[in-house]
Amino acid sequence: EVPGIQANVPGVHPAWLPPDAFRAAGTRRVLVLADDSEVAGTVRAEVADACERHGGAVVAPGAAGDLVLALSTAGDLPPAVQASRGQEPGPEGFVLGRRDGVTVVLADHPAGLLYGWFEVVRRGAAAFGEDWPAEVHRPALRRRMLDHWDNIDVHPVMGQVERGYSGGSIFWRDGVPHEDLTRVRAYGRLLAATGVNAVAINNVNVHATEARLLTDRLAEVAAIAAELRPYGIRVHLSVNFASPIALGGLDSADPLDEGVRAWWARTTERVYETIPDFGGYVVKADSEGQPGPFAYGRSHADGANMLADALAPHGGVVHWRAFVYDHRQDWRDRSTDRARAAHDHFAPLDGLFRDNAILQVKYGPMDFQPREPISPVIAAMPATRLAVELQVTQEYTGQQRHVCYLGPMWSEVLGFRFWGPGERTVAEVAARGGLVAVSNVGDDPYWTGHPLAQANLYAFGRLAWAPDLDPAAILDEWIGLTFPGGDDLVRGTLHEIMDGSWATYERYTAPLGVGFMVRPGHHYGPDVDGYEYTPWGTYHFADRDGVGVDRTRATGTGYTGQYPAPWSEVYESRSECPDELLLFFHHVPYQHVLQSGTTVIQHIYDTHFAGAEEAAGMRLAWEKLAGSVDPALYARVRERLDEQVRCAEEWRDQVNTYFLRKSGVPDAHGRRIY
Ligand code: BDP
Repeated sequence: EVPGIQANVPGVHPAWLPPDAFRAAGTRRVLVLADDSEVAGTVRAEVADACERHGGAVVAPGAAGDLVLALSTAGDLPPAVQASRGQEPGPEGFVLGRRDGVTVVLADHPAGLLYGWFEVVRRGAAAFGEDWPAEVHRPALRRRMLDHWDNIDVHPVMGQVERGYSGGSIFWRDGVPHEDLTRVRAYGRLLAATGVNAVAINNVNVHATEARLLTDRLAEVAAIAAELRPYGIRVHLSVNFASPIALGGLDSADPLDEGVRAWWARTTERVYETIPDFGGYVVKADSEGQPGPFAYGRSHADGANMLADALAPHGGVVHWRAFVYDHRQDWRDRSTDRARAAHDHFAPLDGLFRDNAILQVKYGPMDFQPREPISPVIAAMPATRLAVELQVTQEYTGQQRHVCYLGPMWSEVLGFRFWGPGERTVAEVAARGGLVAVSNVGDDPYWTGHPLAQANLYAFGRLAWAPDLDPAAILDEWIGLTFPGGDDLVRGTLHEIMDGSWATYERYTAPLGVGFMVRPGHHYGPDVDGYEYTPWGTYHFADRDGVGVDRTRATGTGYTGQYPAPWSEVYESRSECPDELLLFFHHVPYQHVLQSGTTVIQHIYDTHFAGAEEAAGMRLAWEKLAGSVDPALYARVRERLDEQVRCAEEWRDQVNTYFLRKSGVPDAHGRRIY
């Protein structure tokens, strides 16, 4: 082992960085021209490790290399490197090219060198063939961040990791940090190979124990930061807005109170004394019971700016979440549409946030459903730094028991154009803020419970770096890296199972964008009316005549008016609204004819039969791989596919039966419905 790098952890699946992934680069003569920073040290250690394993050699400056990784500030750049100069890759980017038989990675800063190295690894032999002209690689989004919803203690209802489906936390066990944090370092390594540069380590619902990470348990944060720093990852903390009271002994947390402001300034200063490159805070305020500025009659800009001011002298940022709604509402009048809430609260505050306050907006107006329209908040705040929040952990997409490759969904989200064709994409709007996602990682030997859910973590990082990448191509990269010996059967079968798995999941769950037909609380499996008569604001309004939520301006909650044209008009119109979102925006009769030509009720039957059948098809496809992939991994996936097939049938039967009884309209093809 080369000191300083923990390539793979014994007993833990290597995910997309098995030793074999480094073969092509590791057989070369490699020259590293860098500074003595910690991240550059990581590059050196990675290179040395790969060469040691695969027979290559680290060569000294002046010697000829097949691969040169150089900082533009280093002296004596060889001629092949000189040719790549002048491209300004920026703080995290790199220039990659091959000239005169030398593959060159040139970066202005060590992080770029690290990302360039992993790009070479990803390309494998292809990085060393014919010459090709230098390409500039820069991340499209500035902050590429994973939020852990980890608790230190085991929560009586949520377990240790809220919405976690991969075992316990990789940071804590039994109320204290893991004694051995090499797993955290290996995690940082996996993330760096996808381009992720920030991690928030604790749950946004900040309970009493975790709140103390900010003060007397800060050493634990520092220890985790030390493991992630070599991979260019900054650590963030979720903080509780009422901390000045709970931890500081003050009688208020009013963001305009001088004492409160001074407490945050002092506390933040201490954080930076301990962790000089600390990333900043994440805050869930006035949301689902968390404290916030509303208690003091202050706005969310007041709240966010107080923390931004405390962080600014140290270069930190606050990620302020826009997930603010009244979870005890009643469906009384149009003002209580939960979909409207974030825009109602935040759009009027545009321009009032500090530049180091990032408003973190979930991609949809509700809550990580398999299908939602894109949150109109993202379009409404041109003078605010926005980050888009996704959910890699599959709370509403099968909880890592179902195969559901989310790359295609995220690609649609990031490529969505609020102002119509040719106008800016969501990724462009969020460029200064970032892309954030709830992590799906735990202490499970496969990292993600379902081994194939690793692909979602991988795809998140890749899309945050380059939102234009084709999700199927990302999946292909992931397959190639994760199953390095894999033949065409492995590659082809994984595509067959995963490419369309999100669409399949959508088919057998809640229809046409209506969402939330899940079991209350844990959110797994079907319960068509589970939330229908609760105060959570997530309704489908099915009755004997029709189904869907009227969110139009003409007769409904007016939510469509939160969109700019052309989407405000498209969504308002029953005939133009995209089929897959029809029931999100409109309440329609069961015999309403979709753009596809099918009636709503027949669409429900057809998709539910098809979806459950596709799930069975996935299991059948997987069986082709018995003997071609590691037996333990094979068995783990096989067992989960059994559950997916069972659950998809349950969804099919509940949804179809429910709508048959409500509507009285039989299936046109006479299939059996309960
Ligand atoms: C919901 C989860 C809940 C989270 C909340 C959030 O059910 O556990 O606390 O989102 O994002 O999806 O704050």
